[in-house]
Amino acid sequence: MRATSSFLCTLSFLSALLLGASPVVAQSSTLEAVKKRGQLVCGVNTGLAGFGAPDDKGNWTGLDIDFCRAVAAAIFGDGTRVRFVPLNAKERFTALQTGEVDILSRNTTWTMSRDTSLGLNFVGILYFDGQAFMVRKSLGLKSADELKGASICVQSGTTNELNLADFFATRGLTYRPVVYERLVEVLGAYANGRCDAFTTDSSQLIAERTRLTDPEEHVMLPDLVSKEPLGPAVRQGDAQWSNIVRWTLFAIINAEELGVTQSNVEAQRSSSNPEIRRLLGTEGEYGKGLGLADDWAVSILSAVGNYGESFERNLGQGSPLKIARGRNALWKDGGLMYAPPVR
Ligand SMILES: N[C@@H](CCC(=O)N[C@@H](CS)C(=O)NCC(=O)O)C(=O)O
Repeated sequence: MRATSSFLCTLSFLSALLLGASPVVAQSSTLEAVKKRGQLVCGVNTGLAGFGAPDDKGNWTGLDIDFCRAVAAAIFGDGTRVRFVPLNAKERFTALQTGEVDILSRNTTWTMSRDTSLGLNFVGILYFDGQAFMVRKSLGLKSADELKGASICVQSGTTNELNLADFFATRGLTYRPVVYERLVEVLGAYANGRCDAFTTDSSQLIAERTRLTDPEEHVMLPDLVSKEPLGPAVRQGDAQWSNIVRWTLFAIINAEELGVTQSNVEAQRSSSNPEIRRLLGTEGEYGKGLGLADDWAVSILSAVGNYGESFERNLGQGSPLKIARGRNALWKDGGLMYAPPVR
């Protein structure tokens, strides 16, 4: 019996070695590959205002874009050393799995199946969202519960398609899904009256509503029918790379909490506050554990500013969308944004 189990142990150790799953086998380093290439490759949305969209000169902007620039800055001290790869909902995970992109930074909901069975890992939450519905004002609807029998436009390969089914099933209501693979098709179908409602994440509905020819004629129903924690993901199996991307997120959140901004970051290097000194590399060697320079966070903040600055510029009062911070406010202001300390 003992002989058999030790034989099985040896066998599984050998197969783990062959499969490269054992910790004794060196993992290929994403950081080294990115440095060698001289550029980070970031998978982003094909065009979603506020999160990731190119302007008419091909300059990408958005919260997800800033996040890619932040990671590039942490590595190269230069937030422009990044190439953006537009990916639709269906393509996004394959692009990360196959190594076409180093990071997926594209309004993607962190779910258990995505985190545990696709060979990738989410590093945190960049935007707390929830699914909502948009309808024509003329329908006079007040709540999503009144959508019984409605035709609803939704994009395939999204959590929204699945949540939609749950929403109607739990209420025992009928509906007709009208499903497309691309966002432009979904929006076009809704605009042309091929469905009564359009459903996706609330922030996206706000952005897409502005693209309709008659935005005033459309309203968002007040219900949020799901949790959509949106965040960046990396390939599984490279702990250093996960740490770099995760601590980039924590750095922009901590900087907001500590009052470090794009314009004051240089001056804050000589702050007497030990928390600021550790974040900015004036005290300690916190970059070392990431394989980066100790002023890694200075580079991030010089390139894109802190989380609050990026939020306001892309989604908030400095943007056409005017989305309130709400649950994306810092924890100390009543929101959910919270990052572990640098120490
Ligand atoms: N957060 C949801 C939805 C994300 C998503 O892909 N939404 C669609 C909006 S309908 C989108 O951004 N589409 C853009 C595209 O496919 O190019 C998810 O992770 O599944």
